[in-house]
Amino acid sequence: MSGSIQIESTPEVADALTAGHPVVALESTIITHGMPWPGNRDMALEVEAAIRTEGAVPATIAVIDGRLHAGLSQAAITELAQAKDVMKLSRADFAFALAERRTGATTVAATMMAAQLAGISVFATGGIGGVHRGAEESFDISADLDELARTPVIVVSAGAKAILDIPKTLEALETRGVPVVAFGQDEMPAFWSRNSGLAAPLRLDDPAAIARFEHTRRALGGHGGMLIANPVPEADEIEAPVINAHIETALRRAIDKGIEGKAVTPFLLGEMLELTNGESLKTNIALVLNNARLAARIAVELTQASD
Ligand code: PSU
Ligand code: MN
Repeated sequence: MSGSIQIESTPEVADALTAGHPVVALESTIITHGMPWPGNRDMALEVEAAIRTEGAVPATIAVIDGRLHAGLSQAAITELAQAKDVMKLSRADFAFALAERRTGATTVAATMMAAQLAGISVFATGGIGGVHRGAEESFDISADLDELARTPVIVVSAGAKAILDIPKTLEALETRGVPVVAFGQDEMPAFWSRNSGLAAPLRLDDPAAIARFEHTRRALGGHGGMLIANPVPEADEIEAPVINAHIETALRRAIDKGIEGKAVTPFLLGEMLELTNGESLKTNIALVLNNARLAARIAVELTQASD
């Protein structure tokens, strides 16, 4: 078979894309590999609702039985959130899942690819993958970073997950020419906490400024993606010293158990959930919601500015 990939959309998403209304893509790995049932389903539905409240349309991306979906019904989200043996898809295996008629959740990298195919330019998630601690030994660097370099989609996150090596992740993004913009503060946020102790490369304070920056990047050509680093709301943050102690424990457990490759991020997130007695999940949900709202506001500004 050759030709283009058929995308299945809900009527809501199809209508918005046709009309040029703001649409925000959402990943599904966070649902299947990032959070336990039923909190994962609740998160996914709440995030979609938050995007609608801001005047945009949510499009959750997933591969179901070999079909690429941009926009899932509530029933489909509920089913995916409980499904077993779902693949975790990145650039390397996205086409594999389509060709082999598998069911797979899209990571940041694969969601960016799907968003570009569907014509969606803004995407909200929790935290991107990045350079893992100890990457000088393991070579474990997320394909999310190369995708940000090549695929023109704005990714709104709460920074890189604090389980990663944030300074190395920032270096890798700079090398790849990816703008990293902290929203409303000078410091790079660190997922569960607002502060990482590192200066963000760039700072913007409102969605309209982000839209202006994006239009200028497009005009310049060959622009790739950009990362918006949106700090978790103060009321929901787990402060850095508290979270860092748990991260150390989770990382030691991963090494002791020989966890490698694609399993590392889901394992660490699961351990964090246990170590924080569920607090990490509450914070994770709060920051995804916060990112979804900002992504929607950026999507609204982008469509207005290009009219
Ligand atoms: N952020 C979360 N939970 C997650 C992820 C991000 O809050 O589960 C997922 C994203 O899909 C991201 C992936 O793309 O983890 C990174 O995995 P890896 O480190 O294996 O590239
Ligand atoms: Mn990895």
